[in-house]
Amino acid sequence: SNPVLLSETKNAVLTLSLNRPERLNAANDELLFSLTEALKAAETDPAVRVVVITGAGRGFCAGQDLGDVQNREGSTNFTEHLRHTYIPLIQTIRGLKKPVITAVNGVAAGAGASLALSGDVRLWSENATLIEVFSNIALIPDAGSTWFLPRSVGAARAFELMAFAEKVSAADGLKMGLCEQVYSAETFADDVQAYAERLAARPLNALALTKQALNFALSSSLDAALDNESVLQQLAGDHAEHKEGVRAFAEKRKPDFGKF
Ligand code: T3D
Repeated sequence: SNPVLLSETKNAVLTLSLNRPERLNAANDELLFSLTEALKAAETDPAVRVVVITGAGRGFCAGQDLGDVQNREGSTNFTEHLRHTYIPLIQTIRGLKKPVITAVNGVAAGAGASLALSGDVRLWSENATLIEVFSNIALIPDAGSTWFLPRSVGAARAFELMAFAEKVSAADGLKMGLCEQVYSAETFADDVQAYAERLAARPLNALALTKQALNFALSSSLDAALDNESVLQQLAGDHAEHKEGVRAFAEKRKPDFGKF
């Protein structure tokens, strides 16, 4: 049978494609475990500088596979299931010391919406839509949606989107700050690859520390964020990347960060 996750590396960009297209890449445990493992492997793979998560076919990810839910016998242990599947996945993405791009090619619903929001950069096709669909089956948003969404749109707008399972178009998603770029559907894969390659040419040690600093600051006081910056800046400044950046500036040439 087809692998539930496709993996391809090109020019230091690892693309992980959710591959259950006939179900709009609804997630089962195998898919969630494979994705988390592939991300962990990417962190230590010197051939990978940037990771892209996208979906095969017309959907990005339709959230938890509801077929699997129906097949569960008796009452479901949601807490245990989340702790084993979605929580480690989202923690791995947010903690990964390499940039993760979510390339949202089509509908992102439920936990798929959470996954779409979890990237360091979110690139959407004009065909992308995001739906906090959980309330349609009387569940609450999980896999991080309650954390990500209000940080972009505020708690009241997040509540409204969640309460009515309102579909957000790509144009609206861009205005609301749910994505950073929207590309035409025809050129989407090439545009994502080109963006990812541009990112891969940036100083990745500094970007990993930037990600760490942003993660910290999102739930800290200003004083704590200022202090944390001063600690992480030491790690950036001690790295060969920084020396290369300063030397390139003095020599009036482009820095070559790719070699670090
Ligand atoms: O631990 C836990 O389990 C708790 C975790 C919960 C996390 C969650 O994500 S809960 C939310 C689960 N997801 C949903 O409720 C979404 C259900 N799907 C939809 O509402 C719609 O399919 C979409 C809005 C996503 C897309 O609509 P549309 O009209 O573009 O496509 P469609 O025709 O509905 O779907 C196409 C096929 O994909 C269809 O199969 P068929 O009829 O062609 O054989 C449909 O059943 C299948 N599909 C879509 N979503 C799922 C799915 N199959 C299984 N699970 C799905 N989530």
